Amino acid sequence: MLGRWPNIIVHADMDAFYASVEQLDNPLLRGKPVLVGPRSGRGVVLTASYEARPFGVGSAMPMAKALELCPQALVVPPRFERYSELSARIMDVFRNFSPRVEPLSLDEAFIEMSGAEHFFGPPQAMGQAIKDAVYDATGGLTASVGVAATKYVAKVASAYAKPDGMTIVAAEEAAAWLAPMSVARLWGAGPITQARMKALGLNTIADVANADPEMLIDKLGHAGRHFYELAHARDPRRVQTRRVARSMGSDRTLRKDVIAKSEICQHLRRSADRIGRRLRRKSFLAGGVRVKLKTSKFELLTRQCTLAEPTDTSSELYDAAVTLLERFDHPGPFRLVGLAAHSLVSEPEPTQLSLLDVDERRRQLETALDELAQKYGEGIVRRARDLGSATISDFTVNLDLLSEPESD
Ligand code: TTP
Ligand code: MG
Repeated sequence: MLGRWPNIIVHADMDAFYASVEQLDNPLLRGKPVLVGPRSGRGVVLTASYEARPFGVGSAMPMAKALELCPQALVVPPRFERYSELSARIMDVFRNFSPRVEPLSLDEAFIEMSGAEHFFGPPQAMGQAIKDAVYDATGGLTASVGVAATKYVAKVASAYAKPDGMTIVAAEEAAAWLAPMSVARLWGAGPITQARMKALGLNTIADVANADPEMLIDKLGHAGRHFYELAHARDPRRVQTRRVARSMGSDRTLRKDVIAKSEICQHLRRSADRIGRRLRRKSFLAGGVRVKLKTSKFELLTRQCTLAEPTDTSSELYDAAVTLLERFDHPGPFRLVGLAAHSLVSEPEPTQLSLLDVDERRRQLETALDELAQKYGEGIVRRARDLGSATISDFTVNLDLLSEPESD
């Protein structure tokens, strides 16, 4: 191991999390290609087991397409409660290693291990001990870990040797280690930023590190400075212990059942407005959106998706919800319409820099609306097209801090 470590940060991320849980619980699925997602063929794959990935299938791919590529795959519907239960167990394991644990989603977290050499030995031994403890506590799930002196490098490192991997990157070798990687590995560089970088001839992290920082700022906005720093493996952010909300939802039980898509959309629109407002107030971004419909026969149907980039704008939540609505194959009528933002992450991270370039104007507008609503009450600002709706009888907004997410 080189030199002294200024900080030791571990990033741990479970391998094919939902699929691995299914394989853990059902031995018949072990060693086989497994897709977790809706059986109907409509909707998308939530994740694929590593046995399925060589066929080119993965998260967010339409299920029908995944089954074309890998027809022998076994499709398993998701069991969110079970994933949530194991997630809690995994986070507890991390907390046995350090009081400073920052969960990023159900299956990944940063663990601050600076100063813990005394208890756990050098970084390599720490990483291995964490992997072993997760494996033991879950009865056989594997995590991949990255150990580095910064959050950013630790995160890239955990993905580097998946599955069941461990990558240790000392501070003094971090910049050289990142150098040949694609700019897609820069944290916060979404598809739009990546395309801009490519247009500037910036293909690798080394290209960004060697670029003129003023030019980067000029072409990419404030984010340019951030990318320049990351490309030099500089990232001052500390691991932050905070409670992470898993989901934020808004369900509406309706006074009369609805069938028409336009009416359902009106309810989704209002829920999206409320949830967006709550997200912005709490400084969270939603990584995904879930729509819930309860039929007049009390059958509960849900569809969910992961967003290309986390958001806190109501309009993006709404757009995702409308897209999800297409995936329900039930004609109705429905007595409840629910919308939830899931996979919440705390906002201050510069993870979501594309917000700076794409969404700033929309956010400004929505933040202004928030202020009006706060001053004059929530009913004050309504979209004109929603004014006719009179079907709501009960309306709840809930913020499930570390509670169970709604299940199917
Ligand atoms: P990830 O950690 O991104 O993926 P993974 O654990 O399945 O696989 P990897 O080994 O590459 O880490 O996400 C964790 C879980 O979150 C995943 O098992 C399913 C869920 N998820 C979705 O529901 N939709 C998505 O688009 C993604 C990416 C994940
Ligand atoms: Mg994972």
